[in-house]
Amino acid sequence: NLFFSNSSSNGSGGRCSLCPQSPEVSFCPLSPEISPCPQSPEVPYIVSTRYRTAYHFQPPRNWINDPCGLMYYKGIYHNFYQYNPHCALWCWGDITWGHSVSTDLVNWIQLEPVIEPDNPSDIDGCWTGSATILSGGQPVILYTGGSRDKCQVQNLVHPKNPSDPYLREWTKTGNNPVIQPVVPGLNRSQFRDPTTGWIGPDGLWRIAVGAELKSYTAALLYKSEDFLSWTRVDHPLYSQNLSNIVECNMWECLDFFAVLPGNNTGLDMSAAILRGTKHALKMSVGYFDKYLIGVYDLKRDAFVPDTIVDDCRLWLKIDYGNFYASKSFFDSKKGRRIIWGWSKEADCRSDDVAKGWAGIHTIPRTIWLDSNGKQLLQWPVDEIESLRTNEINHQGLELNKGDMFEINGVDTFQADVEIYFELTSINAAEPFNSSSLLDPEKHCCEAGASVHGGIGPFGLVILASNNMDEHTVVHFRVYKSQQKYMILMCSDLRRSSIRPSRYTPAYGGFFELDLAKERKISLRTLIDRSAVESFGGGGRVCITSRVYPAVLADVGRAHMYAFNNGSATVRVPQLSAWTMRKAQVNVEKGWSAI
Ligand code: DQQ
Repeated sequence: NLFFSNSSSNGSGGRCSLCPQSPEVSFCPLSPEISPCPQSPEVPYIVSTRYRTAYHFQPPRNWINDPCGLMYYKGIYHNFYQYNPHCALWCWGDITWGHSVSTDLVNWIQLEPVIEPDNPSDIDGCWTGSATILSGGQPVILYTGGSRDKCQVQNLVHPKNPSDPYLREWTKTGNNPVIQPVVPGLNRSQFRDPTTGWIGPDGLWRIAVGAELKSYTAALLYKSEDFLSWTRVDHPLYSQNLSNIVECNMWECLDFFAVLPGNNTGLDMSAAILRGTKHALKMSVGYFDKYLIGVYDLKRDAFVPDTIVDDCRLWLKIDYGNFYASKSFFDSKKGRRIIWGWSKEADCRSDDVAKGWAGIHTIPRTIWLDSNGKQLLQWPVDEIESLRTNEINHQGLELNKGDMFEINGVDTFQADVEIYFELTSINAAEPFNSSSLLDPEKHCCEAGASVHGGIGPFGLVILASNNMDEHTVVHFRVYKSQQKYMILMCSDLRRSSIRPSRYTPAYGGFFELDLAKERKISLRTLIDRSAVESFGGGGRVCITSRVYPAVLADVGRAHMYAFNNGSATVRVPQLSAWTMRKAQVNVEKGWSAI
């Protein structure tokens, strides 16, 4: 009762007007234009060490953003990342490549940064790039360097000692920059983030680089025999005319990879293309990572999307929440493709400076293509389950309209929760209005957890205070469109913190489900203090959120509930939850341990 009576977001106003459409909120700009880093930060009135995550990837201190290269090499996983070794802010010119290693993708040891800005081709920062393992097994890295005149170029480094499985030291090649922004019409300050290389049928290496040309946003294609001297192919891998498309600008952090419909085995991009293979082109644009599914036409050396949608707002997203600049890699150890992204803080910069760190990487996820060939699916790597402890289980629950079932027995700040919701009837589904696809966030604001529906909202209330002043809700609603059912998944942060100056939107995304065949909708949520990652419908919609509840910092205790607020009863055939133990993530001075 508390939950519903206190939740005022009823679509007719309430807190919806406070739900900004983009994270660029005026009180807390996360703009990169701050230089130099402040020496004596103004200490904000609230900062708590309890917001630091226990099992997500982050360095001991300071700023991180994009994952730059995940790689499995000689028995070791490597994560390279955008890192500011000096402070907890993104500062133009300070950005280096941080480096951590792991044997299980859960526990990490931080090594020393591998690429630092120290020459004309990267003096304004060593920005995002990718690692590639060459045919002889030797790794190389291509990265974007910012040069003084705001010009972006691509540089190459290779390991000093390839027999060192930790790849501790890297050397910049004397030929840098290996790629210059010399394309006609190219904006020299919008030319970055080279992909991992792949070999084409002619035996030559290829990479794509994001670029903004006069009226185009493009994945420019380059070819090379030796990874050192590169020639631009006269057509891009894929491009779009910016004047024809709505809500799109330069594609950052491109990723191009092969996937097999309905098969979660990963594919090595340089291996021969199997029959039935599809390709995914991922771009980071605006505030989201979006993707297109299509085929790689080898004759034309071009990506051809299965469907052309001019309005970028309708493109599918890797994650519908706080998740950007993701990068995938083929894990040759387990034959899977893994992706992970950067989740930035949603607090104020002054808080970040005071707490001394900002940014995390999401839990690595296995990624593959749904059997319908249209949508990517993601699931946290199995290794993360090694942190599960104190399992609790419930079977055969029934949630009627207005019911809340409290989930006790696990640490509600560090948990892994898996619930199956079974629909007792699908007749009560409300009609689907396709215009909500343009703005699911707005729809989540208007149709919050307190707004009764036909089927749903039902889901999970987490990080809830005793009187429900604070709570975060992850929930579903079911709609009927002509022949199919559309499921809306929301991660509603509007009441996640009683503190001001946090970015607290209601994130949302839709997925299709054949409810005539399968009546169950699954929800898995990983809670890790200020990070909440949710996977709906078996990984069809993923939403990462950052939350800063006072219950975590001040009270140290919160509640968690499964709930239903739709007219149709929802069964819960299986609910499992675990406390998640703390992982050893980049414990200070890790490099002395190896
Ligand atoms: N971050 C990097 C850029 C990239 C952007 C700079 C995306 O290379 O385009 O830190 O977050």
